[in-house]
Order: sequence, then structure tokens, then C-alpha cells
Amino acid sequence: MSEIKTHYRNCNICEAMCGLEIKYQDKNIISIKGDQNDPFSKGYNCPKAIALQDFYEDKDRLKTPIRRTATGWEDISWEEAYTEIAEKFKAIQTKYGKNSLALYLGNPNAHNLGNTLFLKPFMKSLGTINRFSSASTDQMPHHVASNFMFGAGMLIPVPDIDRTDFMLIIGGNPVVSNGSMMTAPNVIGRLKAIQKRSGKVVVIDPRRTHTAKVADKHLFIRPEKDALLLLALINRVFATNAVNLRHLNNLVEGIDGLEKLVKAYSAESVAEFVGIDAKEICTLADEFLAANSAVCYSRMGASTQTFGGLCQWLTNVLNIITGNFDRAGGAMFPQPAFDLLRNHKKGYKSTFGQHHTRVRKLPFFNGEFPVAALAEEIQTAGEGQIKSLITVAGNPVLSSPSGHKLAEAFKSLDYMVSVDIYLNETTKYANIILPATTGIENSHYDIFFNSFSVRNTVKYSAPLFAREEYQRNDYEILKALTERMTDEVIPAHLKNITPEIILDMELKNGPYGEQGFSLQKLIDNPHGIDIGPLMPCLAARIKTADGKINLVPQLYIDDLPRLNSVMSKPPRDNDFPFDLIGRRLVKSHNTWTQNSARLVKGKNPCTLEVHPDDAKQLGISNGHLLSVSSISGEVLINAVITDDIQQGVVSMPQGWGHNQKDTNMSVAATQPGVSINDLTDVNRVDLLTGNAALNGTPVAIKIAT
Ligand SMILES: Nc1nc2c(c(=O)[nH]1)N[C@H]1C(S)=C(S)[C@@H](COP(=O)(O)OP(=O)(O)OC[C@H]3O[C@@H](n4cnc5c(=O)[nH]c(N)nc54)[C@H](O)[C@@H]3O)O[C@H]1N2
Ligand SMILES: Nc1nc2c(c(=O)[nH]1)N[C@H]1C(S)=C(S)[C@@H](COP(=O)(O)OP(=O)(O)OC[C@H]3O[C@@H](n4cnc5c(=O)[nH]c(N)nc54)[C@H](O)[C@@H]3O)O[C@H]1N2
Ligand code: SF4
Ligand SMILES: [Mo]
Repeated sequence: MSEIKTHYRNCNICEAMCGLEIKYQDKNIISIKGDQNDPFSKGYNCPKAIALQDFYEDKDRLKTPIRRTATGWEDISWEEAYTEIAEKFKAIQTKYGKNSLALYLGNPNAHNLGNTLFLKPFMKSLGTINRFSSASTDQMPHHVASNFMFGAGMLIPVPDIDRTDFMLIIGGNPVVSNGSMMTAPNVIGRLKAIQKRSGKVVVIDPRRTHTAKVADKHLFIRPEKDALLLLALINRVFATNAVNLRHLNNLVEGIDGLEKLVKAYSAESVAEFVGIDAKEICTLADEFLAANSAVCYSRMGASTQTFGGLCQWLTNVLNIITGNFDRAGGAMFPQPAFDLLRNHKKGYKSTFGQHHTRVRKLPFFNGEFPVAALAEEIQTAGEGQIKSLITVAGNPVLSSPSGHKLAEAFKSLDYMVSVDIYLNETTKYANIILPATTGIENSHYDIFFNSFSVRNTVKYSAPLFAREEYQRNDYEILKALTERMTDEVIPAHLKNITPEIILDMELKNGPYGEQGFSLQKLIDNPHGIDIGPLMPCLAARIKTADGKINLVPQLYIDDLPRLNSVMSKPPRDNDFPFDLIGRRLVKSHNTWTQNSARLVKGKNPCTLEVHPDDAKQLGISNGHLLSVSSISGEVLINAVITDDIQQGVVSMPQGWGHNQKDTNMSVAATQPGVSINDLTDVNRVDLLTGNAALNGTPVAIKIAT
């Protein structure tokens, strides 16, 4: 046996970028702990970090390509796989047109250095406009707001959690999720620090979440009414003459128009729909205004709903007009060392609405269409129909609205390929699965999450163990497919390019290049380097043509009548009287970490939370098996009665449903649960951004017979 060694790296499961210290001997991991010397996470890690070992050791994980045959899966060589895939895709594109091939990208792509860099040329080589991703079941409204207000979809304001005196959290549960569009390891510690410095945390959520329990105040809100609440808060800012743009005075355009627009939304006029008392709404606005610094942060609950676009716009507006923008303690912009906007010109014309989906006319943005449209684009015959598909690190059968219907659509494809580590609910429909290395086998640098981080830091993680000769990294797979799909001759220097070469170049040419930032510098500092707190930088970073913030982009004005119409509708659907929302669990990440035995042990967490009054009315007791149905489907799930959920609302976890045949996640199958996305409705989208409305699904519940 050789000596015990220590390896430092960032965890790449969620957005928090926790630094880890891994002890290992030969190719065996001995322990995984938080790295006390990481300048950003300072030793924090959540219970999921240890699963990196489980993924590495997982016997179910695929290591070499497999092909589906009439009698089952067979092993094939990488060369054979690449050749067949290129031949099939090209033949289908020749027959039905370039756009007959579609691509779906899942969440782990954003947590993978190689994919972040090598997907762009790969997508170009496919030559199709039909690109989809998990962004449209997630944060698309943030990008649309940034695009129209600041000129670039990736210029995302993040809450300065470490300096704020008042944090208003709408539709986020960062104590459990560890933050999203806000990279902040140890959110719970950072929230408690706000309270320690006499600040305040307020949570708006239809569920009393873990975050709500830590907060100073929690207000229950009716699902999907956040845009009305935000309008009322903004209305109050004008009504109390409290608009204060501070240093952005000459940078903000549209303030007068805004005042007129929000006149109709007094706290009194929206209270009934929002489910929060008018006085409480005014107090909330007044406290926000009275704080030395304050920030409104709204996330999944406010994005994946039918008014996600309006919510993210109004969140920015509230921060801007209260003088809490681009300023310490408010919403601020990171300046990452690897800057995705380095070559982004001012006045760049966005692709929003440049194209629309064939069937439902949903808008194209950021190079993609909403995934809510994928099934119908496969199943509707005619010019432009999707005939073949490649998924990369995605499990849309469990993660997309009406996922079970998407599975039906996949069955009708002429050809499908998945780049994935498991044979799961999605990849089982592929003709070929190309398995990549994952986690500790890969090198890592968080290009995206440094762009959403509450502090500017850098860290490079080398692979802990070199891949086996028979394995391939994701980027190697993408590169090989790009070479076979492209019609262009690839120059030799590009053939040999690695993620490290690009990273080094970007660091040297980036904003800290003159301070000597390079790959070597990061290798020499394995715990990471702290660059410092976020600095006001919007005037320099804004990408609008005139350099101004567009406070009231026209598309949002045009969307308000749609919001107004909810105020004239009956609050409940007779057939489906409950609103279903999702919940995230500490020990799982989306749909794919459930094959870690250490994460899924214990009681099955896939339960339906029901309010005691609703339970009483329907005769439901704890543990009763319930039938939950929606316009889209039905699932059976056990009840948990709790007043943590608002009356009239029910909640179940997202990411479960490993109850299908023909998959190979044996640990996940021991605790399958059911998929919330068999209930969510593909037709419920935020019509403005095309984002899926995963929260607020109308459902009926009854005791299963
Ligand atoms: N109802 C409801 N639905 C939701 C949500 C919700 O809150 N409610 N949340 C939404 C959100 S925020 C998101 S981001 C999406 C996620 O949607 P998806 O990205 O479609 O789902 P994941 O579970 O992240 O699937 C990841 C896939 O990548 C594979 N994988 C893991 N690591 C690697 C790797 O290193 N390389 C490769 N090639 N593959 C890998 C896994 O096996 C899995 O198949 O789900 C969305 N769906
Ligand atoms: N442990 C764990 N961590 C994760 C993940 C995971 O699966 N597990 N997934 C990661 C991913 S991909 C993402 S995108 C992030 C998401 O990070 P968050 O957004 O913090 O996570 P969610 O738990 O989806 O929080 C959404 C909250 O919105 C509430 N909500 C639902 N509907 C409404 C509504 O209409 N209005 C309001 N105001 N609230 C509503 C829900 O009750 C929930 O508390 O988490 C990341 N981190
Ligand atoms: S919070 Fe996220 S990044 Fe940190 S250890 Fe947990 S899964 Fe990994
Ligand atoms: Mo996400």
C-alpha cells in the first residue's frame, strides 16, 4: 500500500462550489470533508459531497458505449459508436433537413468544465436550430430580464448576501438548495450572519421551508401571485416618494413610465389574490426601504411559474429603484476571472423571439427553444418535424413537464443518442449511450457559477484519478462527435485542444490577467484564490447599446394584461382544486444522485404534504396512500399532514420517479418514489419566456382505492 495522500477540489454537484479535502490511497477514497482552507467555503460542505465517492465507485455506472438491440443492450467500441451515430444523424438530416435533429442539454453540463467549453463547437457541427435545455425548466426568466435590462443574458445580478441588512427571499429555499443564481457556500451561515449584524431575513413562500424557519419572518403566498406582490411593493415605493437611484441616476431609463404602470397595483388591490394582508405588504416595503441596504432575491418558485418573466423583471426593478443595485448589500454583479462576456459587444442584438417553435409558437432565446415544446415538435408531422435527438447529461423524462408524455414521444424517434453516466428513464430510449467520466475523474473550473457568485474567487481542480484507458471524458466525446459531424476541416491546433488550454488562455486574457492569473497560478493555489467581495461595476459591464439600464422593456408592459386577467378569474379550479408545488431535498440533486446508497437510505422522502384542514375535510390521515391527478396524469403517493404547507396547496419532491423498468440504477430503484412531472402540464408555461410553469399545477387529491 502506498501513502495516504490529500487532494483538493471543488464539489461540482450543485452551484455552491464548496471546496473539498479528499484523502485517498492508491485509487481508493478514504474520506471527503470540507476544505478548511478554501477561502470561499471555509470548510463547509453539505451531506451530498460524500456521494462523489459513491458515483466514482458505482457499479451501475456505464463506462463504455452500449447499443440497444432487439434482444437487449450490447457493448460496442467507441469508434463503432461514433461512426454509427454520425452516419445515422447525417442520413436523417439529409432526408428531413438539418433541423430534424434535436439536442437536449441537462443541468450537469453547467457543472462540467469540458462540456461548458466544447458544447459550442459541437452544436455548430450539428447545424440544427432545435436546441433545448433544462434552462427552460429553471432560470430562463433571469436571462431574459438581464438581456432586456442590461444587454446580456449572462449579466446576472446576485444578492450581496454577506453585506446586506435585509434579504427578501421570494420562492427560494437556499438553506436546502444551497443557493441558485447565487453561488454562496454555507447559505445558512451567511443568513445567520445577516441576523447577527442586526439585519433581517424575510421569506415569501407557500411552504414554511427550512429557509423560512431560519428567517425572521415568513409570509405564505398563494402560488404564482408573486408578480402582483412585487408590483404592490414597487407601488408602495412610489407612493411613499422613496425612489432613490443613487449612483445609477444617469444610468436608468424609464422611471416615469414605471410609476404610471404600477399605479393600479396598490397593496389593497392585490392583497386578496396574493393572500397577504395589505398592511403586511406595506410594512414589508417600508422595512425594505428603511434598511441601510436591502436585496430582493427571487428564484425557482418565482421563475418556474406562469409569470416567471414578470417576476424576474420586477425583482430587478425593486432593487434598482430602492438604491440597492450595483451597491454593497444590494444586488451586484460578479467580475469573474473567466469572463463569459469578455468578447460580448455593447448593443449586441439578442436572439429573443428571433424564431418560434413550429407548433405552439413559443419563443427562441439564448440559442434554444423551451423544452415544454419538445414532445409536440417530435410528434407533430410536417415540415421541420424532429426525427432524431441527442441528450447530453439530461433526464428530461423525469425533469420536464409532462415527462411521461415526452417518453412516449422518444419512442417515435427514428434515432436517439444519450451522453450520460446511467441507463435511466431518458437514456433507455437511446439507440446508443455514450458514457462519460464524472465528478472526481474530471478536471474542473466553475465557469458559470463564478459568474453568479456572491464573491469573486477562482479555483482549478485537477482530476483526482486519471480516467481508465477505456473511458472517455465528456469533452472527448463531444470533440469526437464534432469532428465526425462537421463539414469543415478542423485545424491541427484545434484537434489537440483541451479544456486546460482554453482556461489558461481565458485567465491570461481576462480581467485579472495583468495580475498574473493563469492555469499555473491556480495549480499552485489548490485551495483556491480569493479575489474579494463584489465591487460596483455595472457602468463598465453593462452591454446595452446606450450603456443605460432599460427599466421598463416593452415586452413586460405587453405581458401585464395576462397578469391582470388572474385577478378576474375564480381562485380555484373545480376539477383540480389544489395547487401542486415541488420541493427539494437536502440529500438529492435533481433526478440523478439517487443511486448513492448513502444519500437514499432511510424513510422514503417522496411524500405529499397536505395541510391539516384539507386533510380533515377529505378524511386523510398521515401515511394514507393518495391518488393525485392533474390534467396531465396521475400518481400514487403517501400523505404527510403538516401545517408547514399553505391550506389549498400540496407539495411533493422533484427528481423522483425511478420506478420504471429497463433502467440500471439499482439503488435508486429501492426507493423509487413517483415523478412530479407526470403531473405537471406541458401546456402550462410562462408565455413570455417559454419557461415551464412547474409550480402551481392544479391537481385533485383523494384517498386511493
Ligand atoms: N417539477 C419540477 N421539475 C423540475 C424542477 C422542479 O423544481 N420541479 N427543477 C428543474 C431544474 S431547476 C432543473 S436544473 C432540471 C434538471 O433537469 P435535467 O438536467 O434534465 O435533469 P438531471 O436530473 O439534472 O439529469 C442529469 C442527467 O445527467 C447525467 N449525468 C450526471 N453527471 C453526468 C456527467 O458528468 N456527464 C454526463 N454526460 N452525464 C451526467 C445523469 O445521469 C442524468 O441523466 O429539472 C427541472 N425539473
Ligand atoms: N439539495 C438540493 N439542492 C439543489 C438541488 C436539488 O435538487 N437538491 N437542485 C439545484 C438546482 S438545479 C436548482 S435550480 C436550485 C434551486 O434552488 P431554489 O430555488 O432555492 O430551490 P427550490 O427548493 O426549488 O425553491 C423553490 C421554492 O419556491 C417555493 N414556491 C413554489 N411555488 C411558489 C410560488 O408560486 N411563489 C413563491 N413565492 N414560492 C413558490 C417552493 O415552496 C420552494 O420553497 O437548487 C439546486 N440545489
Ligand atoms: S452544497 Fe453543493 S457544492 Fe457544496 S458540498 Fe453540497 S452539493 Fe457540493
Ligand atoms: Mo436547476
